[in-house]
Amino acid sequence: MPTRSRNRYSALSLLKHGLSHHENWQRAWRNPTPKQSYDVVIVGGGGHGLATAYYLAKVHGITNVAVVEKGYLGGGNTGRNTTIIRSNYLWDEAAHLYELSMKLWEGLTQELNFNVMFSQRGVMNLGHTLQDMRDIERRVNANRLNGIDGEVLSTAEIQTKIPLLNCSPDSRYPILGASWQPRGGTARHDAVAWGYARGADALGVDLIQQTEVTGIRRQNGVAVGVETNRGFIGAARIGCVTAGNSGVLAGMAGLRLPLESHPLQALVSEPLKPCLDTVVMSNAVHGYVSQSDKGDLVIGAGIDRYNGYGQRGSLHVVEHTLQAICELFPAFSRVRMNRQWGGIVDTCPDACPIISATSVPGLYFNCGWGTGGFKATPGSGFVFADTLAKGKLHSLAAPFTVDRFHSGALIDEHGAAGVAH
Ligand code: FAD
Ligand code: PYC
Repeated sequence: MPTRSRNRYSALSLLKHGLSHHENWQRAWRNPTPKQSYDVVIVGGGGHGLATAYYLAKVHGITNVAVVEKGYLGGGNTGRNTTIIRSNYLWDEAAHLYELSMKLWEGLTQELNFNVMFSQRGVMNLGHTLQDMRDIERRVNANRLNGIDGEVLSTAEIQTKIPLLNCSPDSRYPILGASWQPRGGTARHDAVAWGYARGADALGVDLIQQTEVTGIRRQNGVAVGVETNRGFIGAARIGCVTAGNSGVLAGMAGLRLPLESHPLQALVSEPLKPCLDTVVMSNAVHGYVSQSDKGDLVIGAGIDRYNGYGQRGSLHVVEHTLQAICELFPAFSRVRMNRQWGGIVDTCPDACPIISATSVPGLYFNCGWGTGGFKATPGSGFVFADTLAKGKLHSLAAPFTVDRFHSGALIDEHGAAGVAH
């Protein structure tokens, strides 16, 4: 069609659909009544739970699966995070897992036929002390040995990439350099949940919302299903993917996990014209910021120190965060903040997740991703689906079992965690 008539067609089509009050839209997924039992029940309809269900159906052909979610899909940390994606972790075990995820991110929009708005705009971790710089150099070298992209940038290179950043030697913590992962970036968090949900539903997975798991039923010590506020649902295998509530779920089966639950909060500003085309993180000054495609600055910092299950956070952390952002970007001191919210993150003592079978046969956990699990969503779902399908840990998941807290084989990723906790 010639351009002019195509434009006219688009304009007419826009007008027609604009006046149609959004009628006849198809549901993106069904709203099924729970069956009596499933081969696999996933507890938690966040990105990780939905990705697990999708890969169970897609890769393993296991479609008699339910995802049971107490609220709405993606309404937990998946829909509350600052969407930073990178794979620049120090130790081989973590680096391999996050890099699997990065590779899956790179094909995810095509895989799901749904635009997750993955944007490889690069992630910069600033160094403000000599020790920061030693750690950055060590981590970039380790990444490169693992085939993961990474560079060490000088202050001058940083200033060229980000003109608004305060690189003055007179600042409170002068910027001495940075690590830079060009393949890192951001994605639209809701779209990730929606894309996996839509894909899983199309393959036959039941997505059961507004249904809270209140107990794990065991017979002769074996998990046989979940109690919910809508009745019992039987399951041959149960995968708990309930970030922020994993300790509660474990307690339902008489288990204790080495987790602490903390609020972690974020803010967005009023929309601005494009002014920041990469992701900037600073552990020392302690803030991170990127600009969404809508123009808002998306900002966050550290966890609230106290434990809690309130999805809100506190003013003193907001003040500290904005102080850090204004120190890094003096021009942002004139920007107004629009919204603030919190999520609950389950943190592990070594800042790595738990992907594990438990002492209750049939019951598995995928949790403890702390402040950094959004970037892991595709990889986590992929290895957890494999684990649930085969009843045996995927090789990339094997180092992350709960046994490491007995054996001492911890994987200390506090340095790479990006958010102090
Ligand atoms: P969720 O999305 O929280 O899903 C778990 C689901 O389980 C929830 O929907 C919940 O309602 C459900 N559930 C809980 N209990 C029950 C029950 N009893 N019955 C049924 N359902 C139940 N990570 C990054 O990589 N990059 C970032 O930039 C980043 N920023 C963050 C900023 C903030 C403010 C927060 C809070 C987190 C951030 N994270 C980040 C961490 C990231 O959001 C999480 O690690 C990740 O989203 C966890 O995904 P999930 O699917 O496991 O959890
Ligand atoms: O893990 O990269 C991260 C992160 C950034 C903000 C919160 N977590």
